[in-house]
Amino acid sequence: MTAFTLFVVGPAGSGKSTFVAAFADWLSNNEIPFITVNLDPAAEYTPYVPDVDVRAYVTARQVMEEYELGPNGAIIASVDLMLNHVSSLKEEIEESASGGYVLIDTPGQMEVFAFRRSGAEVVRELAGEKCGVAFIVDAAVSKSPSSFASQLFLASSVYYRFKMPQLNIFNKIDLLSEKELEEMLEWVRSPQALFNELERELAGEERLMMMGLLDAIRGFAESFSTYFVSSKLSKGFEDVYAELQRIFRGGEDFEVPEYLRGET
Ligand SMILES: Nc1nc2c(ncn2[C@@H]2O[C@H](COP(=O)(O)OP(=O)(O)O)[C@@H](O)[C@H]2O)c(=O)[nH]1
Ligand SMILES: [Mg+2]
Repeated sequence: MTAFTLFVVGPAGSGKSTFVAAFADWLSNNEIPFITVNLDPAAEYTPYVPDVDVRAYVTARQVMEEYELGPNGAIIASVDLMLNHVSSLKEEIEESASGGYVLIDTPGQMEVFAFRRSGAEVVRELAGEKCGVAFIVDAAVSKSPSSFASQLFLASSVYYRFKMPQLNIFNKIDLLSEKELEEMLEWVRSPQALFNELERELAGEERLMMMGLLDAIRGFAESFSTYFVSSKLSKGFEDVYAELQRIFRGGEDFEVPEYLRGET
């Protein structure tokens, strides 16, 4: 059976690892097969037990000691060193995943992974025939029109980088008031409402420049699939799953393998 590889990417602290843990639980409760993969060599702790773990091959801590690097240098070097082990990781993933979802948690600092050559190579090696990106952002830091728009820019640059089906997931909605969530939902339903608000914020030359930039992401904002979840409360996962199914299976529900049926 074909496996579906989902790369969970996003800024530091947006909740990638928590999302992987919570979505894995959700899949498990729904008897949908999956495995989890940790690709963060700097993770001190993961809120799930990874089936495949890059830290078996390389950790930022070892690299820091061995090459006498500071923490930032060690993170970059350890992600680069991951490339040396990518074929072993791929083998392990293929052995563990008997079809179903392969949830891949990526390094805390997204720039070392998403915007460097080694990250792109790792993705190219590990992406099976069916793959996608879950781009996780922190909804609690996206409340104003301009910060929401900045997240759209970030999302578009990730899309430009990986060129894969992408779900933009605003996480931590448990930290929003009902009114704040409603406002964000409106910006997604009608990007024009967001653009109108942004236009009002701007003046003079700045306005000209910014409106040019915004125009560039207008089409993107309109065609994007955006979701609002709380990984803490396991909220919003049905819609994420439905979209993944739509991308991966053309809308058909995932076939639960024989060995899982009827098991308690
Ligand atoms: N309130 C709330 N906190 C969350 C949620 N998801 C993650 N967090 C917290 O955000 C912080 C960063 O999460 P983590 O998964 O480590 O982020 P990562 O760096 O993207 O992997 C942790 O303290 C999490 O407990 C959520 O849905 N709601
Ligand atoms: Mg993490």
